[in-house]
Amino acid sequence: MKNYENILVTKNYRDHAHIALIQLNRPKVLNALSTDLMKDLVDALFALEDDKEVRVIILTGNERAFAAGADIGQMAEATPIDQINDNRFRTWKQLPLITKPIIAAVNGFALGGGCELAMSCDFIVAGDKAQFGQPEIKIGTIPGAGGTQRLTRAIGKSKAMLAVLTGDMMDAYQAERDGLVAKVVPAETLIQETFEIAKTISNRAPVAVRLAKEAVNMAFESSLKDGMEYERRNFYLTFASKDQKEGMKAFIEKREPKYEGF
Ligand code: CO8
Repeated sequence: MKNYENILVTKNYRDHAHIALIQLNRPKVLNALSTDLMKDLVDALFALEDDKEVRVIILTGNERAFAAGADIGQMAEATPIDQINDNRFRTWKQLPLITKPIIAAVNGFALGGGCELAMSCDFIVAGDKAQFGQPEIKIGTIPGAGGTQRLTRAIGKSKAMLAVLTGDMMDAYQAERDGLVAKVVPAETLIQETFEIAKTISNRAPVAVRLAKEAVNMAFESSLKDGMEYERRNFYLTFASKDQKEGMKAFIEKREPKYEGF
């Protein structure tokens, strides 16, 4: 794995061959998401996507911040044409192409683009001191990487509207109650607990995990009828995998399954 300027990547995290950890690493600016950071992140994600050993990716920041948003310094004087030419959304658009589960482990601030990045992951585990929000309105702009769309789908129109129009933050428990966060854990054990969840997922049949992820995501892209049809087809497809045979055989034989990923 190559070295990056703005992120740290650990493969074989805690000696677990199937788990990789990416840490956003611009602590002086609370991990503000510069264009270069996003390029590093997407490059690393695709390298892990191509790595046959890796099954689950954890994305995290540090105790103070997951990420406090897009880099305001980089944007403050930008014109719309600068924004277009910078083409920063090219990186964001590539995030949904990762087929492996990405878990956001959030301590501290997840604001603006930081909240949007966390929401671009498959689910969020939050430390109990985490703070989420879309504060763009406070600096005269609006969310640009999914804050009005993903947050609305996650917590509903009324609560999303409140968050986006006031720019106020919500704490981890509020975020969990509203459905933005899957689980809140003590801040000190965030990585350990996320690692345990990642281990569980990495022990499941990888093809089924991929098809399940695709099917859940389809719920956001389709009508219920089309989504149900998509799910059913992915369900049929699992029966083409050896791992499905192994999983059901192991259940009948009352032993742990051994999945190989095909
Ligand atoms: N960009 C650049 N620098 C930042 C950012 C940021 N988003 N957030 C914090 N910093 C810097 C501060 O300037 C400060 O630097 P310095 O020490 O040199 O003065 C350092 O990080 C520490 O920050 P604070 O001193 O402000 O720390 P506090 O604990 O007092 O406050 C806050 C923490 C509340 C998080 C505060 O820093 C803050 O409000 N930050 C800005 C949050 C924000 O408005 N985010 C939204 C940005 S816009 C956005 O995300 C649009 C997304 C569009 C799509 C994405 C396209 C790429």
